[in-house]
Amino acid sequence: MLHFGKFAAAFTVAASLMAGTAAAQTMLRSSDTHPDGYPTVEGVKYFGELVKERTEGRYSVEVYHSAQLGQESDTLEQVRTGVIDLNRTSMGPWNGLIPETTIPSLPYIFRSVEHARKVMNGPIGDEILAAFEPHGVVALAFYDGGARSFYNSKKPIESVEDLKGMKFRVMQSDIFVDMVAALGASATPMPYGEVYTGIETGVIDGAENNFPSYDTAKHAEVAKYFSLDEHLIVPEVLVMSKLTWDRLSPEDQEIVRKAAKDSVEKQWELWDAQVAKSRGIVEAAGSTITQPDKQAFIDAMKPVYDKHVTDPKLQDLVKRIQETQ
Ligand code: GTR
Repeated sequence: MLHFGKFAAAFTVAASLMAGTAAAQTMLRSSDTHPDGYPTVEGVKYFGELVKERTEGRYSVEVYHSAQLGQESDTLEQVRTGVIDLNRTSMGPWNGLIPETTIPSLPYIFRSVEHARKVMNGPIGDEILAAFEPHGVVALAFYDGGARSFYNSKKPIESVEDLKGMKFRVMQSDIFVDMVAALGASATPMPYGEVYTGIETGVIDGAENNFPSYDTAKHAEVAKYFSLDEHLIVPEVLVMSKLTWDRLSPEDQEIVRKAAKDSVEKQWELWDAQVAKSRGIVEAAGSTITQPDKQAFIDAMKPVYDKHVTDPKLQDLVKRIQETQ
């Protein structure tokens, strides 16, 4: 009996230790379309380290990079239904679902990357973060996705006229389709992972993105002409599934929110370094970079604003963003 009692006690201790261990290691799964080492992937990893440290190891984050969990637009549903806990994406794919996300996705809404950083990390950004919540996710922070420009396999672009009749891939959002149409070209929404082959086989003439994507997705190999028109500065967003969020204690929710915000500056640093590095790589590999006059591009965007910014609430958001110095 005594013997059995000892055994039972030992068993109880082991079981509680095991339970303790399980609780100590809730791993949160996060998706990213980019390869390991890309600034968004590293930003989320850094966020994970902060979460792990501040929850004393109870929570950690694993980033499934390189679209291991699917193409970006498909992963939105996974995070909304709790199949994955976290997701880092562009704002673009959220446009069809959350009206507030369309505003930072408008062409030339931001004057510069600095302007975007200021807006998205201030009260306007917090307002846009809050707009995600009724849609099954808690948006935690915005990261930098830099400025996006057109690149193609056919010819250098020196002006809006040069784009006429060309075919470009865009992210899945009507704003980007209309933006390309307003420039006299045509747009094909297509998953990021299909762009390389699309250009290589001539299904599209080119695409539009920032230097880090143009470089790391190897688009520069098949589209040598990059025109620095910087038509979009679309922020990246890190979201958590509402189902995961609701399982966290209020204290842990606070830790997660703060860790995400605290990872932003680190991501900016990594971003700036990657932009310089990627630009160097593509130039050395023979990409031609042209600098068209931006004003003609800006002027061409009026129909896009007229069509997509009709709600007075969104018009006010545009105004407040433009007024932010
Ligand atoms: C990148 C962005 C990705 C993805 C991609 C795209 O700049 O970081 O999240 O949206 O663009 O064009 O699909």
